This record gives sequence, C-alpha cells and structure tokens, in this order.
Amino acid sequence: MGRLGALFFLLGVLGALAEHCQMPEVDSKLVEMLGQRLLPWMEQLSPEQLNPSIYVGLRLSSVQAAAKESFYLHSLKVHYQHSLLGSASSDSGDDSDFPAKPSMGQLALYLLALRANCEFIRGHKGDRLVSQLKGFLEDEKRAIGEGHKEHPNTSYYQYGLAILALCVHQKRVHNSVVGKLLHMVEHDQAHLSVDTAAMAGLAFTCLKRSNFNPEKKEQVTQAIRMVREKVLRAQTPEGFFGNIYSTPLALQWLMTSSMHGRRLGTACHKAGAALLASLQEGAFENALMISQLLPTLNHKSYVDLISPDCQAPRATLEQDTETLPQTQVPEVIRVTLKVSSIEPPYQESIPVPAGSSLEDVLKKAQKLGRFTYETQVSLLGPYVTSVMGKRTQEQEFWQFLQVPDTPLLQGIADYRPKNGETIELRLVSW
Ligand code: B12
Repeated sequence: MGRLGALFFLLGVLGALAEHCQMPEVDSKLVEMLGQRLLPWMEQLSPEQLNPSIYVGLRLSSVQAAAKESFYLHSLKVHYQHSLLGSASSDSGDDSDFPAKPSMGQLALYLLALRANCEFIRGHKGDRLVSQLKGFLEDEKRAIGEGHKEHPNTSYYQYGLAILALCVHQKRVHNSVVGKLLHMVEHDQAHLSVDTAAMAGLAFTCLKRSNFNPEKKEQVTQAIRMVREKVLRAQTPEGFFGNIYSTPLALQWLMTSSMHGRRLGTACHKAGAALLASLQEGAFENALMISQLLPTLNHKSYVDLISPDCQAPRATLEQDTETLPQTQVPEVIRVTLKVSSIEPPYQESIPVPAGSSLEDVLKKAQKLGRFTYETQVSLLGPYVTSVMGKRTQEQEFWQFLQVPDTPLLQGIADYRPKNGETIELRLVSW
C-alpha cells in the first residue's frame, strides 16, 4: 500500500471509530401525542400568541398539522411583516394599531420558520428584515463593548439564535459579530448555561458547514469542542444535560457532531432514555418546550435548515377529540407564598383547588389582598416582571424557588404546586 493508500486507510479507521450522538428509538404514538398538544396553540392567531418556534418544531418533526400549518405560517408572515415593516410604510406616524415589535430572538425564529418551509428570504421586504436582524446584532455587539466587559441587552442565547437564523439563509455576519460569541464561550463559561451553549454550538456549526467567516475557522472549530465539553460535563446522574428542559436543545446540537471513542454515543443514549422516561410521566406541556423537543425526537436540528427536506413524509395529526371525564369538586390545598426581597416581607398560606397552577395561586393571593404582581407575554407563557410593585432592573429577574433553595424548572402557568408546598419569589441578578 502506497503512502496515500495508507493515509486513506487510517482516515477510514478513524472515521469508523468516530461516534455520533444517537437517541434511542422513539414510539411514534408518543410523538403524535406531543404534536397533538401543539394543535390548540395553532388556533391562537392573535399577535401576542403567535409563536414561530411552534412552526419550526413541527416542520422538523415526523408529524404534520396539514392545512393548519400553512395557515399558521401565513398568519406569522402577516404579523411579522406588519409589525416590522408596516410602520415604515405608514405616513401618518401613528403606530398605535401596530402590535409590539418582535425582539431580536423572535425575528430570528421567524426567519427559521421561513427556512423551515424551504423559503429563502429575498426581495426588498426580505432585505429589510435581514438588515433589521443584522442591525440588532450590531447594537448588541456595541452593548457588549470593545473590552467584552458588558453584556447584550437581550441575552447570548438570542445573540446565537440571530447568527444561526442569518446563517441558514446564507447571510453572512461580520467577523466582529461572531467574535463576541466566540469570546463569551472562551472566557465566560460561568455564565454559559446549557441552553445558551447549545444555541451557540448550533450557530457555530452552521457557520462551519457553510464555510462562513473563514478567518475565524480555527477559533470556531475550537469553540465547538469547548461547547461540547461544557454540555457533556453538565450531564446529571439521571442523564439530563443541565436539566430536563435544556436536554432537547443540547441533544439537537450534539446530534450535529461526532467524536472519537464512545463517550458521546453513551452520553446521548443516556440523555435520550432519561428524556423518554420523563415524557411517559407527562413532563412536556409547554408548547415552546415541545417545539424544541420535536426535532430532536426526529433526529433533526436547526442546522438542518441549511438545506431542509420539505418533501419528507410526516404523519398527519388528528385533532384529539377525547373529552376529559367530569371530576367532582376538587379538594382544596394550601400553598404558602413567600416574598422576602421586600420590606415588610410577605408570607401567606393561600387556599386553591388541587391541581391549580402557580399562576392560579398568585391570582388568588392578589384577590385576597396585600399581594400584587405583573406579567408580560412571552413565547413561553406569562413572564413575571414585577412583584409587590417592584419591577426588575437590568440583569435582574424574579426567580421562583421551592424553599429552601430549589429553583423551579417551569413558569407560573405550567408549575402545579402540591399541598403544603412553600414557593418563594426572590429578586436576583443573572
Ligand atoms: C435567557 C433566559 C432567561 C433569562 C430571561 C431574561 C432575558 N433578558 O433574556 C432569565 C435568566 C431572567 C430567565 C428566567 C427564568 N427562566 Co429562563 N431561559 C432563558 C433562555 C436561556 C432563553 C430564552 C429566550 O431568549 N428565548 C428566545 C426568545 C425569542 O423567546 P421569548 O419568549 O421572546 O424570550 C423571553 C422569554 O423566554 C422570557 N423567559 C425566559 N425564561 C423564561 C421562563 C418562563 C417560564 C417564561 C414564562 C418566560 C421566560 O425571557 C425572554 C426574553 O425576554 C431559555 C432557554 C430555552 N431553551 O428556551 C430559558 C428557559 C426558558 N427558562 C426557564 C425557566 C424555568 C426560567 C425561570 C422560571 C427560572 C426560575 N426558577 O425562576 C425564570 C422566569 C421567572 C419569571 N420571572 O417568570 C426554563 C423554562 C422551562 C419550562 N418548562 O418552561 C428554560 C427552558 C431554561 C431551562 N432549561 O430550564 N430565563
């Protein structure tokens, strides 16, 4: 065998040793059940309820909502074009009819939705959307600052998402924009949650596969390794990467990579098994969380939107017509609500029907007096912005904990406290 032959042989052996990240087999009934949970959300077409992530999740899944899906995309287009491009074309200067402008991350998700339908953003309107997203990134780059001392106004999660969305549309961003995300991965590991790491990893993988920013090629390759190490090290004894809700995105990203040895394959298998077990227990109720999970269960990731397969066969979802049996009057449980970040501190035991959400508890507490709170609509549901009149400042948030110190893994609309539980609302920096 000549030298070249030996080289090919060696590469072949190494290739055979490289392991990919694979999930255990998933029961199609389970996927259909998850898809069905999205159907009622696809009927909510008001601007605040529209969620491009739902569309992306379905298109990358093994199930489809037939006509509902195309109508949903149409509604997304009307809303996003109206709110992002509409005001500039109105001469009156009165924007009162226009819904709130989507954030950088929401615009990025909308671009992913277009790509999930195999559309490339183009034309005059398309160019303006791309310019807006690039403009958002430039603003964030400035907010982070020359010395990388500050932070983006939104988050590095949205920063990565925006680079990814532009990348799948074959739109390049400046090296200095990519540089900020690289710097964060290289130097700010403490602030790098698994969700943010996975999103950065997806963005870097897209840049690498598309051969964008060639001057940064080495750095991007190195950052991909660092992010992978970060995610693998964050695996919990049960198998989750970070926590149950960061695992779908982490798996999406790991599925795009390969590694020598068995570590990656074993870790993914364990994570997949943990995820499937939690699904059997009904852990995924939130539409956005389901939309991040569905591609993973179909062995797909957002990076596949570089060249999506729009002809792939998908099973049609049937509307679930099963009606829940009427239950008797539910028993009353008591949940203690505690707010110590204010003077005087608040602590009250609130009676609510069993099975109530934390949001029901907050509403009841507000009705009983002394307790007040405000929320803001988000793609995940109601996000608490103010408690007892105290609004969050920059880099602060109202954190929800199960006392003494366990942060909740769900928001107020999804979390259902048990009888006797104490929930603390704490103002913290992030
Ligand atoms: C960044 C982030 C935060 C930031 C948000 C502030 C900011 N300026 O960005 C901070 C650190 C403050 C935060 C807080 C919380 N978060 Co958070 N967050 C994220 C993250 C990484 C990205 C969200 C995002 O930008 N999405 C993209 C944009 C386009 O979507 P958007 O809807 O417009 O984004 C807004 C909302 O998502 C909102 N938000 C962020 N987190 C949460 C959580 C809930 C439940 C709600 C309703 C809204 C919300 O802030 C975003 C910016 O305005 C996601 C990860 C993920 N996989 O999605 C976790 C994630 C959504 N968060 C989560 C959780 C649990 C929380 C908390 C409830 C934690 C707690 N114990 O208190 C709190 C929210 C409490 C409250 N006040 O209502 C979970 C939700 C899981 C679930 N089943 O619902 C996730 C998936 C992380 C995880 N793996 O556990 N979060």
